[in-house]
Amino acid sequence: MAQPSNDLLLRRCRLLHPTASITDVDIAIADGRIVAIAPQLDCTAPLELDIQGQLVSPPFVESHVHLDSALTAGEPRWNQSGTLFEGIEIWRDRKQTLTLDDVKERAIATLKQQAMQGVLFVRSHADVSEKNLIALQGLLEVREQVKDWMTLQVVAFPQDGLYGGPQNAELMEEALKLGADAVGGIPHYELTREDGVRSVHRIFELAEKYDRLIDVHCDEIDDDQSRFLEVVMACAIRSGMGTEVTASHTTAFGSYNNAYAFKLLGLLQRTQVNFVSNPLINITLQGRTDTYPKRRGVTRVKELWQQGQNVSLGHDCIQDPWYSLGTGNMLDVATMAVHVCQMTGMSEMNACYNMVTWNGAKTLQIDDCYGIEVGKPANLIVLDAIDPYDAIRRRATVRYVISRGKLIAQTDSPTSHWKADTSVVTG
Ligand code: 17E
Ligand code: FE2
Repeated sequence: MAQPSNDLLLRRCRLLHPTASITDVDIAIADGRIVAIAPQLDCTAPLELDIQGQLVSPPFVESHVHLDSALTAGEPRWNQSGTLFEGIEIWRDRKQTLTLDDVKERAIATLKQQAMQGVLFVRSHADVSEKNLIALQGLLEVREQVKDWMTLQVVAFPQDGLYGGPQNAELMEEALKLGADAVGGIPHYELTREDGVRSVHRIFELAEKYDRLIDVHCDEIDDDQSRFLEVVMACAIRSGMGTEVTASHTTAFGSYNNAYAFKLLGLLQRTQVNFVSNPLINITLQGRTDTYPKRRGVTRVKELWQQGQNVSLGHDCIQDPWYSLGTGNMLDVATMAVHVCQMTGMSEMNACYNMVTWNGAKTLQIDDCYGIEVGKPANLIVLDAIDPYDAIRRRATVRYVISRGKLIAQTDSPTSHWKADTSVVTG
């Protein structure tokens, strides 16, 4: 049988592997898949790109973002206190005016911006504590609309609490019937601690009933008494759901006393719950009630990583009531993690790169189709960098984005030209 002809050939790639080792190869792509990887491929293709020894990496994975609120910063007003709670109040007002087109237009504009910066897998939360489920329906339509170039997962997220309003628990179930990929929650924002515990139990019941993943906003507060992570962990151990469960934010973990934190770290080894930290926004949202010393408000990323827990990093917000900055660039997120989590050792910086790539794929449970290997879907990016350290340090430009075997975006690296008269120093 004749070999299928290649569609795309990448020459002179520096191919990055999950261990941060690198090989010099050519990569051939046909019918949307990777068909050959070797030091020098003896074949041709209608489109050949000379990668010139730049870094070829699997795409970035955005494991935590809120696309329903993206690009609404300042609407209807600015967050003056900078707190999570004021953000929730502003969003409560903004969501009264949501329409399907409004949600879809902002979500697609954001996804394009992310894709152009090398993100091809996104998990987004959709607020389902809103009586018409417009945010959720909008994002489900977008999931379908973008599927040829972007994988989008949608989490049904009860922003105002699963028991914070009389209809919210029902709306959550409706969202799962409509096709949300994961059940979300916000136990630390329920009216009482008991409601928080009850909400976590309900989340696990629903996930089992509808066969969905779980991703809970968990303990996103500086309160050292906010202890819902242990409830999530216990439910994960008892249900055996482990890898299908994600605890997002868990910023209170940074405030727990060490005796409790060490106990918790030990117990966590019994399950494989995923963690998502959002260092860009949590460094700004948390610590707002502190004077000095002021807490960082970020979970124990380094310690969780050191003991082999899966940790990925998210942007969380792109210009919304909680965080008015952000472009969707995952290297910004990794850079902030390096700083805030003090992960400045070389293996630690490599780990931060993995947290926006391979670890994110694990959180999303898509690791079987993720990675640059023969037979896998041809999703990859080319960075103007020589290795992950260089990429993080310089926030390297993503030169090419290849999704499902197609070149979908290209960016030229900025170039600077020295214009001063240098004869004095060089002469
Ligand atoms: N909602 C929430 O509860 N926490 C956040 N960090 C964001 C929305 C962005
Ligand atoms: Fe979030």
